[in-house]
Amino acid sequence: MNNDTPSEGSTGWHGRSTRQWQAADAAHFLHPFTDFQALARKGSRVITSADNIWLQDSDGQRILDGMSGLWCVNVGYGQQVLVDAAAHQMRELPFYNAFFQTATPPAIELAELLAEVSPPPFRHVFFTGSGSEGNDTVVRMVRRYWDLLGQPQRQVIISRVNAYHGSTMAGASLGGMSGMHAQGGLPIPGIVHIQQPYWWEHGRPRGLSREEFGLVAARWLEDKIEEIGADKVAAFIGEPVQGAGGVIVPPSTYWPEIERICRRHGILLVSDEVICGFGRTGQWFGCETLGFQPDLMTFAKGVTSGYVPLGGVLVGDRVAQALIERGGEFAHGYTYSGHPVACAVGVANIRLIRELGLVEHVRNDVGPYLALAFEDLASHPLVGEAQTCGLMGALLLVKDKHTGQPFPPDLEVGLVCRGHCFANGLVMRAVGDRMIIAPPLVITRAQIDELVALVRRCLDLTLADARRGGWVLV
Ligand code: PXG
Repeated sequence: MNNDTPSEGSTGWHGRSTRQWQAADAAHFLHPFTDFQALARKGSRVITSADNIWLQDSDGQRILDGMSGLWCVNVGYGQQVLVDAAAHQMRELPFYNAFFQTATPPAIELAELLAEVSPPPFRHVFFTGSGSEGNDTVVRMVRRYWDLLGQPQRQVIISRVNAYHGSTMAGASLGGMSGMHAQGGLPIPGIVHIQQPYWWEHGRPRGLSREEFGLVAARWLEDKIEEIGADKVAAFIGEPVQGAGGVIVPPSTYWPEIERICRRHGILLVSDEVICGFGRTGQWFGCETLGFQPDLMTFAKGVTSGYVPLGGVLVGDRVAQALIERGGEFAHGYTYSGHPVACAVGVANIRLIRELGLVEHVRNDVGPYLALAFEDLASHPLVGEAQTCGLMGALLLVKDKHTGQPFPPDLEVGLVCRGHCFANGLVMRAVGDRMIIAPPLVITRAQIDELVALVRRCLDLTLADARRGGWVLV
């Protein structure tokens, strides 16, 4: 199709050509995490509509969305009940706040429903507008908790290298992304990092089994606590499975040992469930799959399947009791804490996840099916390791699969592979040389076959490039 003519079937404000959209985009829209000049040269891909697991761009190309938008469209695109819930609530009451001793029915209903689907100690929720705001709330809340308990010196929060916890000052500080810390004087005081539980990088070269390494990696937390002094440590935060860091599935021994260490030192344990929550790992929350019980859980994304922005913190009894029973005002909140439209969509979304049995679908059907497909992909000459957890998966591309030797970073092999994915109608992300997917939970076995066939084709095309460039010996 000619790039200058509006795409067929486009209506209303979609009716511009791709070139026209790209020009207006480059002129006015500063995209997140983007090199503005590079994007303006290339032109952004404009997504105009979507259905089920398929996106459509302004050229009319159909693309399989292997990333659920951005890890969020758990129920897939085009779910009318979510649209109806938003429209109904907008007519009824588009906004009212929850500050001055007021509430709205959708916020109350969603709080109740979240308590129902969470593990037993979670009976309270604090709403925010996003995952980043949720993690800012975590920082405020754990420090408030220790103040209330008469231990205000417990300020330090321990997190991990290569974690992603958002992009606000506190979110980016909790995260362990060096590129983010390099901009804007981060991390803020009182946040420190330990190494991530990445067996391929830190356990394999030392000849440790995954399970042995899980205990070693958990021990890094205890070392850090002892270095700082337990009486100064407020909390430890982690994603059950690191998402943006490259779908790094920790060894099974890791989280139970982390929980034991936190308990031993009285430290609060926070599970960032922004990606892992709402069925992604085959349970409602990732901590249930990875085998630990946190005190707080941050959520966002899948709570509304991304149809509208919403986030929050689920508060377990230990912290809730202190906040409630010890009294006094928690001086924290956002205009949109408990936004009625967002909460109405959240209620409809959770009901839909239940009705469609999506958590069980991931746990018993498509999760194991994807795991088998990835085991198969592991034999591809470019793949060093293949990992999945529920409907998250990663393939590590290596120069030599027998020695595990990585590609030189300047070749940017992940980006080469991602380029082939885009050109072949598949959204798959590259985190360094880890190729990752997290498709909508409604995906079927037949659609997984389609997805995996596309992945294999893109791996083959990348291998052909690597052979042509002399980057590989095979
Ligand atoms: N925690 C986790 C675990 C996340 O993955 C956030 C917090 C922040 O949520 P908000 O709603 O403030 O964005 C996230 C967000 C990527 C990517 O490149 C991942 C996220 C956001 C943007 C890009 O994979 N996750």
